[in-house]
Amino acid sequence: MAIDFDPNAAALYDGIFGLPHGAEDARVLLIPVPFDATTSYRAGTAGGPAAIREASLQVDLHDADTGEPWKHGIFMLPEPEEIAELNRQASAAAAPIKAAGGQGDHAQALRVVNRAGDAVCTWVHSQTKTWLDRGKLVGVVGGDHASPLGAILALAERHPGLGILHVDAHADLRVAYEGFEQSHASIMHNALARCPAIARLVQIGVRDLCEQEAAAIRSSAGRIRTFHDSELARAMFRGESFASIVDRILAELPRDVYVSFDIDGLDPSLCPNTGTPVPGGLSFQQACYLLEALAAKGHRIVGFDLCEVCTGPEDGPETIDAITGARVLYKLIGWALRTRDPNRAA
Ligand SMILES: [Mn+2]
Repeated sequence: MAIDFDPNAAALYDGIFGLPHGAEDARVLLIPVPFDATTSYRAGTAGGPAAIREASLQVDLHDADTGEPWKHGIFMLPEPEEIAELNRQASAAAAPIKAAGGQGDHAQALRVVNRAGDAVCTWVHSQTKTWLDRGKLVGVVGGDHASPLGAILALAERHPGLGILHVDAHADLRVAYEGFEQSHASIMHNALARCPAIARLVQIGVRDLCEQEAAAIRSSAGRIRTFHDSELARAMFRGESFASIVDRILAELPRDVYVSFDIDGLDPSLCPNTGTPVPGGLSFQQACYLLEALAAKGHRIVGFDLCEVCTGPEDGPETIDAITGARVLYKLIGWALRTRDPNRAA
């Protein structure tokens, strides 16, 4: 690290969070995935990594709750041009399919989109393995919620019995959406179907799901545990504390946990430009408490993603979405590090 780095000064470096680290001296390695070809409602989440990087320069490095996560070194890889190119090709092929709502014969275009989705998954999988082998804590910055599938698979291979804590407005359990096999709406279906090593999927914030997804949850024999947003709100209206609810939620998870954080799990006032906003959801502080409680209960965060952070159509990158995203990302990093080194002074 550069010896003149001053964590109290305005950001001088253009690395994520204004940090001077490179891949070698960073404990935390972030993989940007600028891909949103299957976004069904509003595009723009491919710009998420760049917007989060820019907004992250405003995040104070000292965190009252997690300590000094930056001291471990945090580095986000440059945006991969091969993924950007796949996104351009797949988005062009997907446009007429989305315009038709998936109806009609789009076999040729679907092949292009699904092949691109497979290529993204393969790339993220191999990147994740590479950096895990070098001892890094790996996080994916999407991109739509299809982005981290390869990372989830790589981590589940390494941690059999893995649990996923999934913060999202949506269950993401569709078998495919509009014919897209690697859809943002299908990631948890794909993860569970492809990886028997995932023991448990625990969902929080869900408030928009289809009948097929409800049936998948019912028939999962407990492998999927969904805490619907309305159910949590009702419990709180009736006087149960959020802390007690979180205890019940976390009790469903094994020790090793992957956190998949879709920004739309939060109240949409915090992410108004996200692809598929839904009223309701967690407050920022509730989400932070959830992560804190995960660490306090002795779980180990083995990896994480943050997805669906969008730039607005006109607002440029400095939207509240990106500001929220950068702060959620720093909390994810901070708590993940704490669960990995609980005795180490942050
Ligand atoms: Mn999602």
